[in-house]
Amino acid sequence: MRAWEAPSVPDVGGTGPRPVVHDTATGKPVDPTHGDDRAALYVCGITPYDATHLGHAATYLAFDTLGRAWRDAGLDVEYAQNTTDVDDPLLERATRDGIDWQELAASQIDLFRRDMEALRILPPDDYVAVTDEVERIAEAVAFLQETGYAYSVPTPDSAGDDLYFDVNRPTESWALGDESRMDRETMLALSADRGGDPDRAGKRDPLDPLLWRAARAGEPRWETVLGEGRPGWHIECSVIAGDRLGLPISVQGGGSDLVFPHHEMSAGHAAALAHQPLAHAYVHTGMIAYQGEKISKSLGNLVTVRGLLDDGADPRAIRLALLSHRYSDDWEWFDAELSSAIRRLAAWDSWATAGAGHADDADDVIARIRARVADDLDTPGAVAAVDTAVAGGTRCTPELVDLVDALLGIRIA
Ligand code: 5CA
Ligand code: ZN
Repeated sequence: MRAWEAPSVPDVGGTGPRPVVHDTATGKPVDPTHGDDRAALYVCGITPYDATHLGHAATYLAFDTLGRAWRDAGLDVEYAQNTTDVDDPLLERATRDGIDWQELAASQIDLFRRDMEALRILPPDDYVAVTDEVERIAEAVAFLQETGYAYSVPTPDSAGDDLYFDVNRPTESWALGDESRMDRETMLALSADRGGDPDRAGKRDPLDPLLWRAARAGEPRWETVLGEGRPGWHIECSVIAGDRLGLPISVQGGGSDLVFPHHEMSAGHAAALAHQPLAHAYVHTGMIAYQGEKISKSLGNLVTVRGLLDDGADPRAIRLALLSHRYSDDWEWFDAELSSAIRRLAAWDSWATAGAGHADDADDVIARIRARVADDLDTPGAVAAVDTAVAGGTRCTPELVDLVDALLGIRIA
């Protein structure tokens, strides 16, 4: 599927350090490329049923920063992202609003593309709609069935059986809890909360996730090797990441609400399919709140990129406001975030136009920004380095402007 227009990224002299990121699975900072010259990134895409909110924007911006830091370190980056364009929440929203689910998905994907473009987020090389991959996913599930990792649960109200993943069948490269480092009680609670069905009768383990849903009356369906139905959630990301990037990938990314069950189970499926870990590192962004609650489509406390842009916000200021927080922190958006970013940007812009100060220090500032970004994407540290240069009389050289553009995605002038 078409992604979106790529922003220009200036070529900057020299190279930055290799980025180190925090891996949820080990709890440690790691170089997820294992020293390779190639970095493979998979980031979980949107479920397209409501406009891009600031939580989504912050998450994609964090991985955009990682992509920029890898490029700056001289690595080849391959990036794939899915869009979950068929799933229960999308279908429920379409039914609630009395619209066609495919039209809803198409319009929201379009809006997402425009928002990502406005924020100058690097597009994935491969932007993959789940509805285009159903046959491939079904083949993978059929393979899991043949190898004993998938089992059927009788489903009286449908033509065929639903298929579930057996979390207790051992694989060499994954065991339940490996990636999320959670205990069973926490996993049960989160599973119930985040799309799982621990109470479904007939499962071997309440935590076993759905791999394939047999067709029900009135639901979208595809005719596949498994009969008519549609895929479960976690398997889509394992199959798309493996097919498009090859396993193990460097980083599996997304918000911290995906640690369990989504990334845990995706890793389990990948291990059962390919006898490989899914990723060298699992990297998670914090949750952004607004009015005291995590921003979420279901809660309705949305601050959308589109809404801010329609109110006349400079997209660079939205970007700078988000970069001023650590990607891994949970934090709350206040309207003052934007006004403070606007002020900061105005100071940076007039610094760049003034051209005054000592040019000698510019190289130190460049090195400082590079070091901060490479250190687990410390963008607040990088922003502070620019602030210090602005306040301290460093001259804003063309190289510095390009470096800020290349790493932070903000063109100052
Ligand atoms: N389609 C699935 C992933 S396969 C999905 O989670 N879609 S989503 O639209 O719900 O979320 C898209 C991305 O935004 C995910 O990485 C999710 O973790 C992240 N996200 C959602 N809400 C927030 C929030 N409030 N703050 C930060 N990131 C968020
Ligand atoms: Zn995913």
